[in-house]
Amino acid sequence: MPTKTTVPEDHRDDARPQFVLEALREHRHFVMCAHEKPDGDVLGSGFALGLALKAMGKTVHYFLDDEVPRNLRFLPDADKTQRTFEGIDPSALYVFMDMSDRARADDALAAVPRAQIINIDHHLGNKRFGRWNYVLEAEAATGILVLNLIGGLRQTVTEDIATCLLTAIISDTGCFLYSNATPSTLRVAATLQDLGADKDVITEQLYQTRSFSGQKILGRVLDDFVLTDDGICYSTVSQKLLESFGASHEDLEDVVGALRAVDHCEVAALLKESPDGSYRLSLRSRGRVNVMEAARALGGGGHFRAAGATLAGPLADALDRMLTAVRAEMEAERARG
Ligand SMILES: [Mn+2]
Repeated sequence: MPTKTTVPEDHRDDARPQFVLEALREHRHFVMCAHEKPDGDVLGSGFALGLALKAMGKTVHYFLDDEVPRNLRFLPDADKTQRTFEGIDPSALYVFMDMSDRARADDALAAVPRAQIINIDHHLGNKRFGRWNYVLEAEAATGILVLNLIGGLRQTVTEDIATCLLTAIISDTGCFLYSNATPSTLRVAATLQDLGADKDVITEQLYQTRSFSGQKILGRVLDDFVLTDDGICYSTVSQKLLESFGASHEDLEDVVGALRAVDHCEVAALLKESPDGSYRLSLRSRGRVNVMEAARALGGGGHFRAAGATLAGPLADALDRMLTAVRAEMEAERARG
């Protein structure tokens, strides 16, 4: 057992997991928390850590003010999420996963005091909003940090845990397609498969199963997209279109990826109208242009190759602001040579 050290109230040494490990060992009650529009990384990470903590005799709740997306309902413990704070001990620690900023968490979590927050994340520019922070920006998925923690806790990676963590990795690497899938990421994935994670079930659910409305909307987006001379490929999805197919934002996963695949596209942009008339912008880069900076200029954030922001309407203004921000980043990239 490592020797006990006192956790400083505001420690910033967050690349090492030791303080988070102490908090996980010493506390009894935990709540796993997800960001809005939960994905395979945040849910897989939460269920994996939850399963390990329960094996240590701890109490674990999964707070999710949302439904588990259809394609992630195969995950162990996916049926145990709750939308209320019922049964949660007042002393519980809240584990915020996979978010650079606590504002990305469900609004219902806004009242959780910093003193009760553990922040585990791999996004660039993480705000270190927890009392305990464990942030590794170079890792492909939060799930890899969770695997480190489970190892640090000397807990067994069961088949269920391995499935959750491989889901996290497969989700955040686009099935190993993106450049964040390094040799080390692939080795971790192979180890998880050795430990019993069912790769075929995961890839079938995440990449080979699309909703009827999602496919219909993809068709419409591909029919309507614009490719500018400077390589910006964009399209929009209106509320009317979403409603006509009975589609939700969940059905739009990967649509922006289809735009990015267009030849000569440097940056892909998809604007999805929200019920309040604002637009949710998703940006994807082919690898030269830093779309995180473009998203930041628009009040959002993300990663170098994948980022997003929320833009006020009307559509023409939102498109204008998007094009300006992306072009500024293209200019900055050219200036860097
Ligand atoms: Mn992630």
